[in-house]
Amino acid sequence: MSFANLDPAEAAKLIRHDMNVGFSGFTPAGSPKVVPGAIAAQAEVEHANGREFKIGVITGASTGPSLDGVLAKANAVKYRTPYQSNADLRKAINDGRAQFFDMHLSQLQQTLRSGALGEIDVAIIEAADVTDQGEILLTSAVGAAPTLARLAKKVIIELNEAHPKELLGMHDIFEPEDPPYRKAIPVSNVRERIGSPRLWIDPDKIVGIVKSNKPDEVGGFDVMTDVTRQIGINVSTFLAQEIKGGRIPREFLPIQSGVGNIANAVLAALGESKDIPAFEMYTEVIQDSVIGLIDSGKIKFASGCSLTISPELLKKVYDDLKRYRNHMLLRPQEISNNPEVVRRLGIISMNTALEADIFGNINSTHVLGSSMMNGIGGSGDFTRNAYLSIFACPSTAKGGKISTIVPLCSHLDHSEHSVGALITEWGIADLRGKSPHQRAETIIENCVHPEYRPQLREYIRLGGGVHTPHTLSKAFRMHVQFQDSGSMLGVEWA
Ligand code: 0RQ
Repeated sequence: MSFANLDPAEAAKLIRHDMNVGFSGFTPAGSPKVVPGAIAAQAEVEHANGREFKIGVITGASTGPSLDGVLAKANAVKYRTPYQSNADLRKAINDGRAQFFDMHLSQLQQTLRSGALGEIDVAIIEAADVTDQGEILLTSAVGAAPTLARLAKKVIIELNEAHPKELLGMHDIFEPEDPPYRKAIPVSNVRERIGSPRLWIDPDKIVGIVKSNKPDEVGGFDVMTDVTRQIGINVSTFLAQEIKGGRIPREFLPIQSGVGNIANAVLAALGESKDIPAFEMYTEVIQDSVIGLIDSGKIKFASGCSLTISPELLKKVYDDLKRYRNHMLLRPQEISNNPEVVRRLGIISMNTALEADIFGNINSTHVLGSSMMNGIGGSGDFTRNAYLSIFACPSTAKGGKISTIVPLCSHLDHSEHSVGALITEWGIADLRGKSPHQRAETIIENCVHPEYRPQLREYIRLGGGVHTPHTLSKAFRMHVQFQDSGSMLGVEWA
């Protein structure tokens, strides 16, 4: 069977108002970049003619401007899950124009299979190669593509020449059985392959191929500042100290690292530290700094779900795939983030908080408890199950007007029970084995910006000798003062 060639507009015609559309990709890596623009154009025509046109958008994680961005700008997103980071879509979500369901990424595929998110009408899958028998070579991510393609009633392939066929061997496609028939996920080390290098899609469902030649839209990082550099140094000092003290095995353990500027700086610091041995990663996003560390020998192997690296670096990897294939592999997100595997391998998780409270609860997602930033992503999959879970963040945001450490988080993503250590540019708070009073003391004295320490000490004093010294009527006073006057500094508790 050979598949029909479609142009983007013909493919977009298969998508109608209110459909659920599954897209391949995880972060901007591996997501379709041509058909979504044609769907957005179609939505604009429909809207201009007074007709409704909005779709459910399901991908592995976030995507870039040519998917989430164009659809959000065209007001064509009815529903979005499980994660996003595009500015236009974030605005649509926070304006109430798009409904967003923020979920643990490892749970997406199982939840889709259960039917709880509705049917997948069409899946659009980016491929580096496709055979007449329906064998698909995925591109720079696996994400939820295997499940989305299997569940979809129809599949459109976006065949993207920007990704080379030599990617064959980079992916490990595996879908577990569903309970009550699930068996152990047989990953017993970071490098272990348990599936197949290609994804098979029933050829009868493939309605056509759209050709494309667009690179992944992965942005770079902010230049490292003294603050982000110091956070990185503090994380690596903490880990070195734990190895020295015998609380982490001398051989070290696999690392998971989150997304964003802070995570990038932390990895760079681990790379530079002489006290950290060469290590492996079991993570979801393989980001820029990993490639340099593979080159220098500091990272021996990285198992991930997407290769989310800037265009110049991706070119470097693609030009030398034979070598890089020996150092990395890409898995579906229900395996890269699988809690069973994370617990088995003894992962050290390193994620970023938007806000933490003095007891160690973490908010990774909501600004002032109400505006969505990106989503919980995979941070919970790793944090809750890690051998040691670390959260890092700068002690202040917005030029010091916000203390990222507050009496009570304005939204909760990770509870104090899942957080082993909190680290800022000021220092390290090891929270393991500590009561709420002890946690508050170590966080305030080691991590809070010195300007905010007196007011947080005073908050604890007000709470008195109870187990967790909260004063409920005052717990959000710092947030409220910021909303009223633009700064959290100088809160009076009386
Ligand atoms: O805003 O850019 O407007 O200045 O938040 O902050 O310090 O640059 O941090 O890029 O590392 O991102 C938590 C968002 C951190 C990210 C988060 C403002 C700050 C700035 C970004 P500006 P930084 P980073 C697996 C892991 C959840 C998902 C996750 C994230 C912007 O790491 O989305 O962990 N994590 N996934 O000024 C108001 C505060 C603030 C604040 C910072 N308290 N209040 N604004 N900012 N703290 C990967 C996947 O799941 C795919």
